[in-house]
Amino acid sequence: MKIIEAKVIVTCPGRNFVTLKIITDQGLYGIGDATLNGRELSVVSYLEDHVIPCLIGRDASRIEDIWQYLYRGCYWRRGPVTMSAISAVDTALWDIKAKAANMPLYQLLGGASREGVMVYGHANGNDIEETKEEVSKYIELGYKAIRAQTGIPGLPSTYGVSKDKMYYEPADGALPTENVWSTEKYLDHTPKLFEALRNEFGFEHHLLHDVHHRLTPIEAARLGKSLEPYRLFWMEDCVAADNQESLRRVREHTVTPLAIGEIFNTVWDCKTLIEQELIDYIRTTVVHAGGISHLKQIAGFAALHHVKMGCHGATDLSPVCMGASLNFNLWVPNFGVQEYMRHTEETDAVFPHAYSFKDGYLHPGDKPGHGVEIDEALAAKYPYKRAFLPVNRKEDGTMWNW
Ligand code: CS2
Ligand code: MG
Repeated sequence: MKIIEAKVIVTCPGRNFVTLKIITDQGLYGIGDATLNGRELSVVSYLEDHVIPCLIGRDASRIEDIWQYLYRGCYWRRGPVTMSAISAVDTALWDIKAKAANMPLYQLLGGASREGVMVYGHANGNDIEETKEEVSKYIELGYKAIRAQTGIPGLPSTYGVSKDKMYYEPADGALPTENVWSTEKYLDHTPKLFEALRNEFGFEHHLLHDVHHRLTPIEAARLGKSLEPYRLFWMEDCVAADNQESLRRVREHTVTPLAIGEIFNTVWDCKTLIEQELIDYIRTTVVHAGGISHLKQIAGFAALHHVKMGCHGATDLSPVCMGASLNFNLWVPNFGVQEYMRHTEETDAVFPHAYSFKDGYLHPGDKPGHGVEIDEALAAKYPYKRAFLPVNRKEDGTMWNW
């Protein structure tokens, strides 16, 4: 089965998405997500200028060989641009293989290990009262797991709080928006949110929280400790993990479970974290961590160390990534949870998909492949619009982590 054509489709049905379509001489085709939020066109160029010419004429069934060819063969290994491009190729090829086998992808991976994939939604409010209302909406929708974020008194805006609520979209400016940050205000306020949520809703639901890389290890340790009475499912990205050893300090001080890895691209980015059992959940996902092939490797390694999968699933990960991820997570033995920020109706119309939500779980559906399509005519109606993620400064103007 030869690859005869591959093309990149860029569309902006409310936000930008980059999709790779690989077509074979047998009429079968597959699609893969290649979206890198705020840096989309760099992956388009990487695919069009440097990957697609090498794909034409190759045997589409040799997924592993093509992966190794693109990873080892480019010499410049790793990095988000390279790995998003490789991920898209890999996802499209698994889609083709599953379609050729006339099976949903999860069957090809080894079959379902569970009835559905538990997902968490995003509840965010400008203050604790508003976040409480948002949490109750997710409970009514049947969610078992809910991430909660709240505005901080004295700060004009902060990560995770938006006016869009259900369709929260951080990439909001043609130039980066600037946020203001105060660690002290955040550390004082956040435990109050979770105290209020547990008082209101009890302990039946899983509660999650994203720190978005904004603390130092000792500050994160303090937050983890102060959240212990509220028994979080996880505290996410509590420090930037450029230095994986940083998580050790946090771990030494708190039993609040730790999740990290949405910006990691390979197993090397989390090798120490997993091997030393410094985390509980790894957030790597199909689109940024080398596709199904490499995620399998990360998951297998993580399983040896009691680390579960908690794949990233924000709105900038397209429905194509979500479909592939759901097939993966229905199978993967060490599953934890899948993030699920709903896409807008416009996005869902461009990407018709077989997956569906019921009682807090998503199921990938039983269509051959990963179950997600792209309506190219509709996609063409939404041209690319430059959009940046925000940046973050401390109150005195110092650049900080977003
Ligand atoms: C986030 C994302 O979903 C998450 O946990 O950290 O909102 C993230 O900021 C965006 O996906 C960045 O593209
Ligand atoms: Mg996050």
